[in-house]
Amino acid sequence: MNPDFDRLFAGKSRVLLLNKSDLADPATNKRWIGYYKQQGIEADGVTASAQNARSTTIRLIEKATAERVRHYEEKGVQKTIRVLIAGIPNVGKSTLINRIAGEKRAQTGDKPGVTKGKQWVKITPHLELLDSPGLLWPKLGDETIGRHLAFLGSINDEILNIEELAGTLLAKLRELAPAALFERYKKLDAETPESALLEAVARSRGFILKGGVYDTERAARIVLDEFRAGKIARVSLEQPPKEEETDNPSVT
Ligand SMILES: Nc1nc2c(ncn2[C@@H]2O[C@H](COP(=O)(O)OP(=O)(O)O)[C@@H](O)[C@H]2O)c(=O)[nH]1
Ligand SMILES: [Mg+2]
Repeated sequence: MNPDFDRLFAGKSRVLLLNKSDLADPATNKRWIGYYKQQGIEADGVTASAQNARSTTIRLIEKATAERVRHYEEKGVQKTIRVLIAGIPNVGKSTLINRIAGEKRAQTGDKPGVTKGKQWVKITPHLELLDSPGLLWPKLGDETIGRHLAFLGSINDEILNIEELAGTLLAKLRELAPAALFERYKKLDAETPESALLEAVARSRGFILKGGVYDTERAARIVLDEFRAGKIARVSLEQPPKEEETDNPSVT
C-alpha cells in the first residue's frame, strides 16, 4: 500500500480491499486482513473479476460509514456516500468499478449521471464511486519494495531491465513456491544457479534464436506475464509484521 495514504486520507472513513486475492496465498490473505482489522480498519479480500466483489465492497463501505450515515439521518438528511477508489497502479481499481457498475448498469439501463470514465459512478441510490489513476510515491523506499512493485506490473516495464527483473522473480518464486515453479518450467530445479534461471526457462519452452542462442528476453516476458496472471502459483510477496510489532496501531 502507498505509505502516503495514511496521511492523505487522515480523517476520512476508509476500507481496505485486498484485490487480486485469487493470485495471493490464501493463508497470507487472512493474515493481512486480520492485521488491518486489528488496527480498526475494515478490510477484506476480493477478486474484482468474481461475483462477491460487489457485495463485499458495498458491505464494507456501509459498515465503515454507518456512524456518519446515522448521524445525518438523525437530522433528517439522507446523505450520498462518495468513495474514491485509490491504490497503486495495476491493482484492479478500474476492473472493480466496472464490475460493480456493470451489474448496476445492466439493471437500470442508461441514465444521466451514470457514466464511466472520470466521473462519479452511481452504485446504489446513496453510494457513488470514483476511479483514480494509480498512485505511486516519490521515494519507493528500499530496493525490495521497488522490485515487488515491478514484479506486479505496477511500474512501467519499459523503464526496467526485464531480464534482470524476471531473473530476480524466478529466484523469489523458487523460495516461495518451488514445486509449482519446477512443475511449470521443467528445466529448472533447486540446483540451477541464479544466473542461469532465465536460460532454464528458455530451454523449458524451446525459445532458441538463430545460432542456438537462448532467447532470454522472450523468456523474461513469459515469466512476468505468467506470474501476473497467476499461472505459476498463488504467492504473496510480503507478510504482515509479526504480532508483537502490531501492538502499536501507528506502525505503518
Ligand atoms: N487475477 C485477477 N486479475 C485481476 C483482478 N482485478 C483486475 N485484474 C486484472 O489486472 C489488470 C489491471 O487491472 P486494472 O483494473 O486496469 O487496474 P488499475 O490500474 O488499478 O485500474 C487487468 O488485466 C485486470 O484484468 C483480480 O481480482 N484477479
Ligand atoms: Mg485504472
